[in-house]
Amino acid sequence: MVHDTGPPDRHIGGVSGKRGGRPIEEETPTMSNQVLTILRDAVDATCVLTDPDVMTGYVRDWTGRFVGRTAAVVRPANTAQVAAVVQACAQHEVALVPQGGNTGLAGGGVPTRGEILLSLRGLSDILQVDVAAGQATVGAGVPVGVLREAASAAGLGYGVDLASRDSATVGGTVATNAGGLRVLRYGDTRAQLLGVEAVLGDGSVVSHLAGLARDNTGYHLPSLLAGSEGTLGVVTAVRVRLTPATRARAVGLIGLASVPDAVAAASLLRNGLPGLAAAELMLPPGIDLVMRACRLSPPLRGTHAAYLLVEVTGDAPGEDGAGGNGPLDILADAVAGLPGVADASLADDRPGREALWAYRERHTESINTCGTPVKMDVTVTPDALPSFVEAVPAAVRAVAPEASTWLFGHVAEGNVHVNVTGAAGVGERVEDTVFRLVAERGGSISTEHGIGTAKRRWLPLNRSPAEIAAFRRIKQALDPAGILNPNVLLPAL
Ligand code: 2HG
Ligand code: ZN
Repeated sequence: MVHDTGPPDRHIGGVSGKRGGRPIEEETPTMSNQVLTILRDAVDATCVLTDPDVMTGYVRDWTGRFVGRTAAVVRPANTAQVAAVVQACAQHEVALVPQGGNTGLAGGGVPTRGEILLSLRGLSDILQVDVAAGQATVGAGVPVGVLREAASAAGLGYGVDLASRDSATVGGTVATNAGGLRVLRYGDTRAQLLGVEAVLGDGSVVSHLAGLARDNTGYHLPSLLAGSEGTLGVVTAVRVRLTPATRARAVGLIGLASVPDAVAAASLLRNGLPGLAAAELMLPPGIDLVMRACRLSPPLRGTHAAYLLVEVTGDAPGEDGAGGNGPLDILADAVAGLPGVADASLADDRPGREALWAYRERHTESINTCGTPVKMDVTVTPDALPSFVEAVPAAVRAVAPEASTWLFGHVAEGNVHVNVTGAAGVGERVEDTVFRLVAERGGSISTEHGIGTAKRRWLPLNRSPAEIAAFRRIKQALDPAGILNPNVLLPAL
């Protein structure tokens, strides 16, 4: 038995060399000390943090819904140290939870069962920005925003962007296969990956960072590790593709007569505008909340049944392409041809664009002001999306009459963020209700944030017994001691 298998919020277990060791409730201070000795032997002792005040920031997620405990936070400074920690943990069957910027929203980076917390933030070097190849190699602990700045300094871009860019690490976004705001244009994190370096569950290091754009020499480990949520390996470095520089961009916030109009408008824009980079749906309660929480004035005249935030990139006005029109003109023409548009505000200067994006990007922090949210990120097909958006609030009210439901998301992919506040004590009933609505429509219960600890019991709604059995065999092969994030993704046996 791996030493983490007590109920949530239990402290780290002991050390035993044999499988099927004692349950965690038999933990003693001596056993915790043994674990600390093993970790200090594996890395520089200064990398093993045990001060409760320091550890607080690592054992609690950003929303406050997932709160764990650990005997130690280990912060290795390089891949060799990560390998030493994993190897020692494997040898002594001590479970660990890898963590990047601790911005995860599904509880996958929190030691809910007293696992050792392995923080990758110390692997924070930009190792190479290779302009000739249009690629970069970075340590797993580099924040996404720092990678984006490094790319931009070299006249290039990085396709993944998200509101938590300053904290979320590249390694964490690989582990969750984060999507973010521009999946429509550039794909998810998996689509950026040309190589990874990772430590597998036995402490061995696999590294394939040459970045060859074509390479069919066997299994594509980057694809497997992306979205594996730290259950198969600890990502220590990645090789990613960079994107061409964006010369000009325009953003529009559009008020529409109905959710079906907004969904239809997003499809029309996606199919008609090659430069469309983002299409985000928002609803009146969310816009009102953001205005109150962030003290913003109304973005448009009046209130509208649905709001669409769109971004278009392209050549600067007067440059070749699009007959010399810049993205602002292109967007204005396109918006004029959409059905159901009641009002719109467009901007192509940076402050104007950022002001419009704020109504969308600040949803998450604004929702947190209403209490600890139950967060779901689901996807349904575009034709099912309007009925889903309509059905969710009533379905939530049926199990949590006092709760508030907040819906927004990446509409071009059918990805809806369902946030529910005021559902203390009935969070799992809310999740069950919403996930069943999703499954009835053939959708995915986890689109962006991962399965984590939060959704593992519902994985069978989306994955067949044969698929889950295959997942378990892969896990067993890459993590034979079962020490890597053992309480996330796969349903408990
Ligand atoms: C976003 O799209 C993030 O802003 C967070 O995925 C969504 O807060 C959420 O539920
Ligand atoms: Zn999102």
